[in-house]
Amino acid sequence: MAPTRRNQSGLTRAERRRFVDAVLKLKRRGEYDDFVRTHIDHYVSDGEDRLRVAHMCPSFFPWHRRFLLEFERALQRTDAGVTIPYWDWTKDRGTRAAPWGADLLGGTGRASDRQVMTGPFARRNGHWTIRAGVTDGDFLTRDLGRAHDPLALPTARDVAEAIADPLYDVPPYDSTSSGGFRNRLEGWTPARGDARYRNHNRVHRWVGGHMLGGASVNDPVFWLHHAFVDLLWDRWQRRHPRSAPYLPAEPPGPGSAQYRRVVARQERMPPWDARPGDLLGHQRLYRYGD
Ligand code: CU1
Ligand code: CU1
Repeated sequence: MAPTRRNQSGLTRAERRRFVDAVLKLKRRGEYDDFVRTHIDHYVSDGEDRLRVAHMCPSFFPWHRRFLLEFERALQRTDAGVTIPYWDWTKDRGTRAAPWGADLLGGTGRASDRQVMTGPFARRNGHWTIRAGVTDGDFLTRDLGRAHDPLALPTARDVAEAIADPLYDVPPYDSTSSGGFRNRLEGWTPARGDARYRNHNRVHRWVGGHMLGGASVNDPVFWLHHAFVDLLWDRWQRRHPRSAPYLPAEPPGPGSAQYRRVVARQERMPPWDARPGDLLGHQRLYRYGD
């Protein structure tokens, strides 16, 4: 049977420890930082004149699905029984709630420099040094809920609005797409200030610190967040069984501003030999449980 990804709030103490231990093992071997670098390399925005496969584009969901699978397989090479837990941020909303305990991700950063001081990923506990995408220091930073200027996590209603959209994505297939499940859930809007970010993007803002940019993989909550985003993609598919599961079906032509900037259903998503069309279902690879 396919392995099951479970809600982090339901993990036993032993299951939390096994997940953390497997992550720390990849970090020690240098493999973890390769994942951070892959994400940085593919963090391309609308303003750049390059192919976008990970963000601000239709392949946001399949690219991250494959990225999580690669990471999960790496974890399973260290402990075959481990899967990536998911964090349902519509339910576990407090800055002290799960998953922020000292036996899973640790808590928020301290006020002076946002340095995470508790849990397995605190620099001072000796196992987690930032090596890829270092800015100010080599320690993990967070600012849960943005204490000086509070920001709320997205709600179940925000997610429901995204899932209600029957179209997978709409032109111009970037951060300015005014409809479509992909941009509604990825979470770009034309608004200013906090209203600019909703759903997936808003969670990155809420965690703060390393989660704000291309080096967000440095914070292991990245995986729990994206596992939930992956689960929400499932919910959209089940809700709209007659919708095209991926758009665009064909590459935008040479006359389009998106020519060679986004991938169509059967085009390759670097760095893998994988196409969005290969990743529209995961049920044979893993499942989601409670
Ligand atoms: Cu990403
Ligand atoms: Cu993300």
